[in-house]
Amino acid sequence: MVKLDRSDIRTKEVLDWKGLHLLNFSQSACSQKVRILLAEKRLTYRSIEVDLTKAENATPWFLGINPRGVVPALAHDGDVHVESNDILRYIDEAFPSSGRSWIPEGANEARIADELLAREDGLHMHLRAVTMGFLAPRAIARKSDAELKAYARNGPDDAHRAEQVAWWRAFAKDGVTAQQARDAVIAFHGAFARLAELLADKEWLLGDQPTVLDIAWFISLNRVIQAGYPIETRPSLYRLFRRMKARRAFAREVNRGPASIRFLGPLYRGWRRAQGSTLSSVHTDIEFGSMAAQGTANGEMDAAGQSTGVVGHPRRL
Ligand SMILES: N[C@@H](CCC(=O)N[C@@H](CS)C(=O)NCC(=O)O)C(=O)O
Repeated sequence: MVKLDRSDIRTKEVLDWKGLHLLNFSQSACSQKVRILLAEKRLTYRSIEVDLTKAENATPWFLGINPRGVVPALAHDGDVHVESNDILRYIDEAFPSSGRSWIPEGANEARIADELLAREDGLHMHLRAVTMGFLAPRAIARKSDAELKAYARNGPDDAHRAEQVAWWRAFAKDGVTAQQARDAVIAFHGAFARLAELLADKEWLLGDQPTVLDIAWFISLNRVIQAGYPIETRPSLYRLFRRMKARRAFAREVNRGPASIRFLGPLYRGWRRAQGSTLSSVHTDIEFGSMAAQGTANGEMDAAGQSTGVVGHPRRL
């Protein structure tokens, strides 16, 4: 669990906040995760919008709450918790549901949950590459020089934030490169193979009801599908996705936010398609069949892998 030390919180007003306050952004995948669990558990909280498109996460005020400079951050009675998957666990433990826990209980399930929550977290920068590459035009999504400087200089030094700044700096310069898109597709392909293994004999990833693991992966699935990932290559995962999307809280939380941002994604994706550049074509161009380490031996359809047009050097998509 990542709970910040109270002495590290520079925005002192937070220490007096009572109850649950979620600093989040409507269209942030990690924020959506936390909002889904809060909604499923019917918990009351104050939502504080931190607009990432306006670099509100680079203000001294926000960095005084989360020096990592990312959302979500959950304040509970003055304590600040960061890292979305840790926040999910924290919420479930701090507010046990009357009916059941959203954290798997058996030892084997708990081990798988640890493994796959860590894997989901580890894919976050790939998820960003997919989002920024296929759903957000660089000219609009990139941070300005002034914003990058503020992001780097405001708030206390923090290694996690330094990585964020470096990522956004590279994006402002080069956009998402073909290599980044390819790496992301390979990473998701491998992870989805593992998830499909779990779904061979159950409806939800860890049994007969949804858990935090389903929530965490739902937001990745939602985002990559929006971006054009060929999810038909993973029928069991697509069924799981639809099962999740049929739940009110899941559907509602990924559809929040200004229409301008929600509609920009499909428009940009359509424009890319017209240019002949899709996430699906990146997937097709990768020769998964010849990649021993991708963990695809689960009986589901693998990528076609006919093309030799894999781009192995940095260039824009
Ligand atoms: N591992 C972190 C990742 C948090 C993260 O990177 N959040 C994104 C939004 S999904 C963010 O705040 N990005 C900063 C930005 O876009 O400027 C978590 O799970 O909470």
